[in-house]
Amino acid sequence: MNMTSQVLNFPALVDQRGTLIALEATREIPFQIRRVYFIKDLKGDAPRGFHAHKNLKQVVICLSGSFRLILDDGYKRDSIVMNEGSQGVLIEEMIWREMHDFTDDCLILVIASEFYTEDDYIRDYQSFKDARKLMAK
Ligand code: T46
Repeated sequence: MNMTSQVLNFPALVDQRGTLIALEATREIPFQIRRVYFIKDLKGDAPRGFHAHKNLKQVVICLSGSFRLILDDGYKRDSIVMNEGSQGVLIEEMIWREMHDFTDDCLILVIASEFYTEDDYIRDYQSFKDARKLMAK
């Protein structure tokens, strides 16, 4: 747990056949789900993200492999190694995120509270910092 995000531990149903993890809206995922996407075929030297969202909550889950998630609230920057499919990281609104160091087998699932719209993105770090400063006033 840290200031920029919350780690969610999902209940795993384990038996001799393997593991099943169920994610339900407003239960394991703490919002109504409007969108799900996954990111695959990642390259270790091709980081992603580098933006914040004005009005979007997301839960990021690393289903396979690993990567490093950087989260920044404009004041504090956290680095989280994502490598556990039974854990998600809840990223609330107005958090800058970057994704680095993907392993070849990395597969990322993202569960989102809103439909996709480019208008919701802040892709310039200084604009993000300025917006955070205004929020603090
Ligand atoms: C985030 C991190 C974790 C769509 O058309 N629909 C979608 O739902 C999404 C997520 C993206 N797109 C388009 C927008 C771009 O033309 O797909 C292209 C790649 O998206 P982007 O460069 O934003 O991808 P990432 O990996 O940098 O960021 C994504 C999400 O966009 C973002 O919300 O938090 O994953």
